Amino acid sequence: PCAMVIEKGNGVGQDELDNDLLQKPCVSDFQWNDVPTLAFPSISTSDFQFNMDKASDVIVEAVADFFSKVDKAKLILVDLSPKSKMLSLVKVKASKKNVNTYRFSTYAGDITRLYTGGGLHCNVIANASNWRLKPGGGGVNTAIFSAGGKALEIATKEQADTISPGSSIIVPVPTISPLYQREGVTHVIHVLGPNMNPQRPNCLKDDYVKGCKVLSEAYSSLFNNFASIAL
Ligand code: AR6
Repeated sequence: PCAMVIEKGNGVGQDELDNDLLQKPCVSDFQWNDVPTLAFPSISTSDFQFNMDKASDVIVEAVADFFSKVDKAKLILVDLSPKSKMLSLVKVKASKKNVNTYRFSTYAGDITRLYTGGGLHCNVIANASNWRLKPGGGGVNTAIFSAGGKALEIATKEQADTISPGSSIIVPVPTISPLYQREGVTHVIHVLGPNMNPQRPNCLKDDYVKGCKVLSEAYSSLFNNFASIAL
């Protein structure tokens, strides 16, 4: 059954809240009157070593293009640290392009703890995946598969075995997964971006003409898939 979510910091002893009253929210608690929201990490710019300046241009362009076609959804770019270079670059460029700041924002924190860590209601989150859609390898992929539990791994396998650069795959999050129960996330979209790291498969060897094209396709695929499930 759904429990009332009690806000922290209201004067009641925190231990009492944590132990007794702060029960798990359920998805219906998250969704009333919320605009469908996708939270996504910066694809390819860490382990895949894609140039951040170029990636930030691609992100802002893809967001502006999506907003020109769809008028209900919100998008949030997430990175772990408030000092994230990607978040700063994207904020500056989005503001220069007059991208609507209510509909597009940035957030510093863990993408697997948006609700419990930041009070954000994001029904869909994106993952920067690998071509085998396997857990592990570090980065946001490891974080999302750990938070999603075995149930997310099985649900992912049911959708596909592999993914190609520039594309994405929608996975409904099983209701037993902590990502669903704790964070209210109903879908994970796995995205495979272009790789510039010679130690990883399909390295583009600094070909940024191809790289930017593939990154742009990756974001369009992500945003279109998000629209197909949430709008
Ligand atoms: N929450 C939010 N953002 C995060 C988190 C998190 N928990 N963890 C990392 N980031 P990366 P890629 C940010 O390396 O470059 C994996 O091994 C991070 O700071 O996860 O696309 C896969 O299996 C960066 O801004 O993805 C692939 O093999 C962004 O997430 C490969 O890495 C993406 O960094 C994909 O490499």
